[in-house]
Amino acid sequence: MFTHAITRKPGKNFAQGITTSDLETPNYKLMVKQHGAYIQALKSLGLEVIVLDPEPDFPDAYFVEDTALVTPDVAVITNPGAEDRKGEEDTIEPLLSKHRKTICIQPPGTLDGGDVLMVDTHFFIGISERSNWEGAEQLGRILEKYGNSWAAVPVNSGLHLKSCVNFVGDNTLLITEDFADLNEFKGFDKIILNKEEEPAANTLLINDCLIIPKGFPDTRNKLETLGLDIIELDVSEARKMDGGLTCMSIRF
Ligand code: CIR
Repeated sequence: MFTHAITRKPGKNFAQGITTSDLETPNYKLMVKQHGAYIQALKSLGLEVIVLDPEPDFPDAYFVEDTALVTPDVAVITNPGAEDRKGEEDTIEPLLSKHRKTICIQPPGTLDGGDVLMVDTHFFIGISERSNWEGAEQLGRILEKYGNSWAAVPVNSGLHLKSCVNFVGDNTLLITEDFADLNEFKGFDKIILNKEEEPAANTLLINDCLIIPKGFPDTRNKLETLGLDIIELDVSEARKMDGGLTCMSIRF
């Protein structure tokens, strides 16, 4: 059960963040509006939401998820894989240390929170352009210490593991075709995304509610069969910066 979320407002320079998207340049006013709606949605689910100010030196810093992973036992502060994002974690550690013991991933290990998918006490850790083996093993050792299990998953498409796979409750994964047959995900029920709706993979389960991105009707229909409450949010501007729903908060 999540009770808290950390978020950060996007700064005026957010469009200078890293992106591979060929969508048009994002709009600041619309981004602020969509981010505000995101915070409201988290609050409506009863979470205490911490809203940090933008970090002018880090245009991607509102994608706070990448800076930490919080389990019921520990907060792991990451070493973000993108050179331009290293340092975003510095302001997150003191905040989380009020709630959990904190442990930091050490170089040469790199890890982005977007590559860590928590399913109860089992964790999938994506090996991607951002998160390397060393980072995954460091995290894995920390998780094991607290009685959790983990598996590494190669991320050969998409930016992060959670750009492609998310847990939607009831032993079910929302997953892109490319990942659906991986051994690591055997034993789960799967909702496989249509090719045209793959960005909807980045769906966020908060307690008994699914927050889903707007504009993916086939995925919505499939998710409705799970019987959870659904909140649909427009994240068009974050998507232009390769981000989505999970990226904009740290839940615990
Ligand atoms: C980046 O490339 O790092 C950002 N523009 C997007 C990060 C998205 N974060 C996430 O999926 N957890």
